[in-house]
Amino acid sequence: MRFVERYNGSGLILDVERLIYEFRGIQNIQIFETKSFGKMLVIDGKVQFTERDEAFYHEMLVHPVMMVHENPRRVLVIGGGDGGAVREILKHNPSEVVVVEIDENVVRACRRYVGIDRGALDDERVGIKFEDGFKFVRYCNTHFDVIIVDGTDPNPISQVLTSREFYDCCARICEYFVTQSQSPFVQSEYFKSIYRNAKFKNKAVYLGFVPSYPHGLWSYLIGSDVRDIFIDLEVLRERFEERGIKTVYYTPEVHVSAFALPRWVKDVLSK
Ligand code: AG3
Repeated sequence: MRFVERYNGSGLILDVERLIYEFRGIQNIQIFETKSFGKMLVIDGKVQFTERDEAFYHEMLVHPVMMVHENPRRVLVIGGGDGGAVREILKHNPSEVVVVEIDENVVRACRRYVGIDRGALDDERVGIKFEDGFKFVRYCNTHFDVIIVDGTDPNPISQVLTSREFYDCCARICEYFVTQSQSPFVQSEYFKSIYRNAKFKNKAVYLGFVPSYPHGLWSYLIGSDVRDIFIDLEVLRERFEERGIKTVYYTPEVHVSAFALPRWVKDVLSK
């Protein structure tokens, strides 16, 4: 059997052994066993992760923002019901992680059939709320050191998570913010609009490699109204050492170099 995800006139092909699970609720959730990428979560036809490369994505989503904060205690995750981001966040030893996931079925399916959270979702410091992320931040009156948005491609359910109003609400309640910001190559419109709408005083885009996502080059946006986004390599090295973090992709050197954008990516943002 063959799984295909199409982008605009191109796409990804993965050989699959079998469909392990499928549930049609507010989103269509599928879990496959692939031939060479391990288990794979697909939502509405789009690859969310494969076991083989999910760490590339989750590490680059989580560690840059957690590392620029000198002591991240309270962290909010919007989306991310598979628990991959939470697993990485716990490596920084926070005191509390709140996960706001709109689709309970994602958590249930990933816990039961995959387990990339490796127990993180059951950690006593982690609380999961099944509700709309935008409503949560709009009415939230507590403060978070870091907010991490791990959403799907913009669709009728998730597109508020790329709106100006959403980013403004987040800016109000956190020190540092990060969101995945799509493929600069095949989804340049989404990428651009995320960059435009995120009106943080300080903001920057960085890149990473995720082979199972559209053409492999993925982007992230980090922002803050109150703090610096760029931290010296020496400081990052010290923190990384102190926190004793083990990773397969992220290093302090990768962190610094990820912010070096090819000229065409800068051109996409400025046009
Ligand atoms: N969220 C971002 C996945 C986007 C992939 N897009 C696509 N395949 N067209 C991933 C959630 C994993 N925690």
